[in-house]
Amino acid sequence: MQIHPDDVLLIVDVQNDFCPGGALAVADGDAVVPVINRLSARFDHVVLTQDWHPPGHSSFATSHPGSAPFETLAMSYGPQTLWPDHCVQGTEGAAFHSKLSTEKAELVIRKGFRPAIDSYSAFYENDRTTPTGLAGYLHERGLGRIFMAGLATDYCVHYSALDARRLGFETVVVESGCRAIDLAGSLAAAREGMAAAGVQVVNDLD
Ligand code: VGL
Ligand code: ZN
Repeated sequence: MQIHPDDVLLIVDVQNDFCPGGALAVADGDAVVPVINRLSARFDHVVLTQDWHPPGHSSFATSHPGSAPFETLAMSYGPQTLWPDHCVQGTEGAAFHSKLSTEKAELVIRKGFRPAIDSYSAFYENDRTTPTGLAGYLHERGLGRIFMAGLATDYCVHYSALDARRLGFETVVVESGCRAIDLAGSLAAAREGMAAAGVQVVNDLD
């Protein structure tokens, strides 16, 4: 696939807590690092997202006595999966993987910093209406097509891709640069949802 000067690579949550040994480790999560570094080198524009929760965040099971990680809880904005404490602001777990090339990034979007609401998507929090500002940034800079890779395929990559389509961006997910959490069939559901929304899912860029 031909990369254009106004294409952007969105690198989603390649942070220690989502890699082996981390608090919410995605199987083989660190395998995305060399793939993404190779992709980055081909783009003129790179944007990173960073999951960035305050201690005691409402998406943490520990904030809801009697609840356990990976259970679902009804929040004011809809059902929310509860997670182990992860990506707490300023911790090593919230840092980008040390081998990830971050120098080229023109913007880092932090998300999930509001205590009462989680944010999977790079564009909107989980109420699907509170914006992160990324759409405005891309529009103002005239950046069009969005390529995505990172962690996790079925959560933050998936929701970012759906929102990108909803906002009218051409969207390509590069699966070799992604790994999934895969809770109760969430990977298959994410693939179906992305295909239905017109997200192009490719294994790699040749
Ligand atoms: C993510 C669960 C909780 C992700 C972030 O980056 O996919 N998943 N927070
Ligand atoms: Zn999170």
